[in-house]
Amino acid sequence: MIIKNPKFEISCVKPSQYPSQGLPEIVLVGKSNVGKSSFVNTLINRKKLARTSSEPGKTRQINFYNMDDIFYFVDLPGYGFSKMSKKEQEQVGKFIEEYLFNRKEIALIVFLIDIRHNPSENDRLMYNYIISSNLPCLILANKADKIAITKVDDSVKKIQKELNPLGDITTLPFSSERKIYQDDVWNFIEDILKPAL
Ligand SMILES: Nc1nc2c(ncn2[C@@H]2O[C@H](COP(=O)(O)OP(=O)(O)OP(=O)(O)O)[C@@H](O)[C@H]2O)c(=O)[nH]1
Ligand SMILES: [Mg+2]
Repeated sequence: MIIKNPKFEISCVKPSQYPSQGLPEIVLVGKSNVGKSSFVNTLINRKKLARTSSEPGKTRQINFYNMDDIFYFVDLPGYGFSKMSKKEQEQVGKFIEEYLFNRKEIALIVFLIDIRHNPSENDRLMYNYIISSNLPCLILANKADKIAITKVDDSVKKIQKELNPLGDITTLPFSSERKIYQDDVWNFIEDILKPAL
């Protein structure tokens, strides 16, 4: 899919601010610094539409990116960012939950984890929540460029085995540096969006 005119639409902290067009939403979930905002930029081939940083904790609100009025990418703040004050972490946790629990437009959760590490306790909590919500989910083993290309398949399998031993949730490698993984992700997204296309 080629997105001709991707646009930042709005940053939100409460439901009354969410867009009301009813477009399907593909939401990025994962710990701080795992590469959620970079993922949006990479798929649409823009360097700076979504703001990224080498410091964790860059995204602090729920950001909606309008993809040609077909769907939104929804970029969430990451969890596990200890530099935020406790109060801020609680507030951010609350508005993320409010979005994930209640938003009917969610068509897919893209759950990012770092290909180099075993899922953390927080990753497991979030993954279990996603599964219990019955929303469609795609697990992405991100930063695949950080390991040898010959090790990618095994690492993806290991992550899948850890999180999803039944193997019923698709797990794909991804990298904002290596373009070779992008087609599979777009194909998955297009399948999800088919009814809306
Ligand atoms: N090598 C490599 N670096 C990446 C990749 N994806 C993201 N990064 C880097 O990781 C850092 C964090 O990326 P972001 O996209 O800001 O991460 P985020 O998940 O949005 O972080 P928060 O907004 O804090 O939740 C940046 O320095 C990115 O350049 C990747 O696939 N490979
Ligand atoms: Mg971000």
